[in-house]
Amino acid sequence: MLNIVLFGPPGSGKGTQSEKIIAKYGLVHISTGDLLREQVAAQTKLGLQAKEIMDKGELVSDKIVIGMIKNKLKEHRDGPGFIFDGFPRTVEQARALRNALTKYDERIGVMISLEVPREELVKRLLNRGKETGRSDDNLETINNRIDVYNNQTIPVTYYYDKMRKHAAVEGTGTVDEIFKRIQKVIAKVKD
Ligand code: B4P
Repeated sequence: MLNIVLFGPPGSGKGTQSEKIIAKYGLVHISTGDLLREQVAAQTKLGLQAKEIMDKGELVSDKIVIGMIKNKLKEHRDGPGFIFDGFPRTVEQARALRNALTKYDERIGVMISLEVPREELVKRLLNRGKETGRSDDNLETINNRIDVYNNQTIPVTYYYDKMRKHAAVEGTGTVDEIFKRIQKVIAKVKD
């Protein structure tokens, strides 16, 4: 299996690049943001709780998110591998992912982090907010999401650094330029 974590601040292009990676490598996509938005759209109890947290730009609890991931791993354990998009976002989530994969004799091959300056992130997300009306793409929530990323999510990079699995990729330029950089990183870990 080829298992990849696609990491980066909100608006760095994780969702966008995941689509390209899936098309090329046929991996199973696990986006915790998408899974949570599905719950919101279905107006489940979990979805109603999650919406309030997401609209503030805070992180949904580790327990909820880890539970969702474990279900997905079980469903697709015989597949070609996974791309984890927007997960893990805390060190607790990173540890839980490692333990869950170990149970299937699997591991993360590489954690790719997309690096994009703050002003560009804000510009992209405001733009998406205008185009799609996504409720967390407004200036106040965007700023909080970036602060939450800097305070709670950046430590995940040190976790993967220690295991020598962290690869930083410049996340500015065209979508295709960035995808080329990502493919170079994947080529090094793919057998
Ligand atoms: P996510 O859905 O993960 O949203 P995101 O961080 O904003 O990234 P996304 O993938 O959507 O955007 P992308 O960068 O591709 O999370 C939303 C919320 O869910 C979180 O705030 C949190 O509350 C909750 N949540 C999710 N996962 C969680 C977890 N593990 N633990 C706890 N809570 C969790 O794209 C942004 C925009 O940039 C797009 O419009 C795109 O078209 C544009 N873009 C992309 N690449 C570009 C490029 N090269 N140039 C110009 N524009 C580009």
